Amino acid sequence: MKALLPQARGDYAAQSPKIKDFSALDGRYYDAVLAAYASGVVHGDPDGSFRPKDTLSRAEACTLFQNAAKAQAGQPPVPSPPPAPSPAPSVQPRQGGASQNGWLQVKGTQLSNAAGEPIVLRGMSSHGLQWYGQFASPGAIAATADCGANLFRVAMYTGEGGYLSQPAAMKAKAAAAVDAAIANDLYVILDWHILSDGNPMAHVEEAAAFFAEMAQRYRDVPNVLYEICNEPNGNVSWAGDVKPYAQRIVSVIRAHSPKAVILIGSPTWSQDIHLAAADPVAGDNLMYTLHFYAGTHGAELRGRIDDALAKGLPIFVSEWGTSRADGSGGVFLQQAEVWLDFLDARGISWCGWSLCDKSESSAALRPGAPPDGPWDQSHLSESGRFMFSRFHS
Ligand code: IDC
Repeated sequence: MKALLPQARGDYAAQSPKIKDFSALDGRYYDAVLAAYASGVVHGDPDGSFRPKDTLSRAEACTLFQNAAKAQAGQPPVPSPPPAPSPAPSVQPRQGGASQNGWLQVKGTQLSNAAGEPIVLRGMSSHGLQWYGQFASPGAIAATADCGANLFRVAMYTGEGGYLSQPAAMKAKAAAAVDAAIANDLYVILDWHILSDGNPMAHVEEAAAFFAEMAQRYRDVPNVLYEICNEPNGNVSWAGDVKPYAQRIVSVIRAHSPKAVILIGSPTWSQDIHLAAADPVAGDNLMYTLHFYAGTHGAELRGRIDDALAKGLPIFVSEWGTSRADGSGGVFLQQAEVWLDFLDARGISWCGWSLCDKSESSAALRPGAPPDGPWDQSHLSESGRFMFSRFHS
């Protein structure tokens, strides 16, 4: 603005309401940002955010310069770009996939396809994209689909070096993984993986901006399910934190995507479904996540599932492991079998933790397995062999 439009001025009253995150701006830049909006140099993101600390792509930077040059010459600015095109030009249809089943819907407590028939999704979760993103590559996702999965979960950690520390890079990785799942006809869970940041309210603004953008990007695609808070934990309550968070994010997603299935967590690492059952979030096509690890959790949590179903709460096991809850130990295949038989008997969908070659027992691949597949039995860990064998159960 100093170089090209030094005379431009904005008007606080007229411009600031257009900038959703105005309060995040450093005061030294108020005048320049208001002038940039007023002269059409900047439009902000589709949800109205300026994001002062985010990075720009080369294309975005070029548009700003073009707009400034046009404003200088008294010409109208370049119109704001259309939202990124929905991907998947060529989809390989698969048994149980989205091309066969279409938009999902929740009927009673049962996940169902567009025709209203019960459907069960089974597949793998990525590990943290910031650490094992190579196992969420198009090759890895295609290999998982080739092994019989009809679901993939993109676990985008918020803490621990994830989205909150590198939003642009993590968003790009997550979107690339979702696009790859769509190209493979899989249903795909886009997971806002809170963990060390136990209270979802701590970063509700970031979550709202992220889901607004993603729900717009995938608004025409039936494949995508949104998991809005992996595992609330620590000093959080259902009524005071998780439910208000869910209400906010559900309404953000619904503004763009009126019917996509939304998965909602609960306190105690998404085990307190009894609290949600007593006080559910209003809306359609909402399901509640229950996470278990076969070496740690058993009959008591299964009892909670039956109680919750009896109260009409739809349940989705978006993460489970054959290990202990710390991701190691075991593996506990007998207990895992009891669990999966229980889920099968109730038509409950699941996603296993995790598709990576880390040396921990919950990892589905052995250290050194090729990230892009294909995998045979020798590449799969004990846990991986078990999980993969149950995709069709
Ligand atoms: C674990 C990973 C492990 C990582 C740890 C902390 O397996 O490699 O060091 O997270 O980031 C969950 C979480 C999931 C955990 C998993 C196993 O959703 O992120 O992954 N787990 O501990 N909830 C219960 C267990």
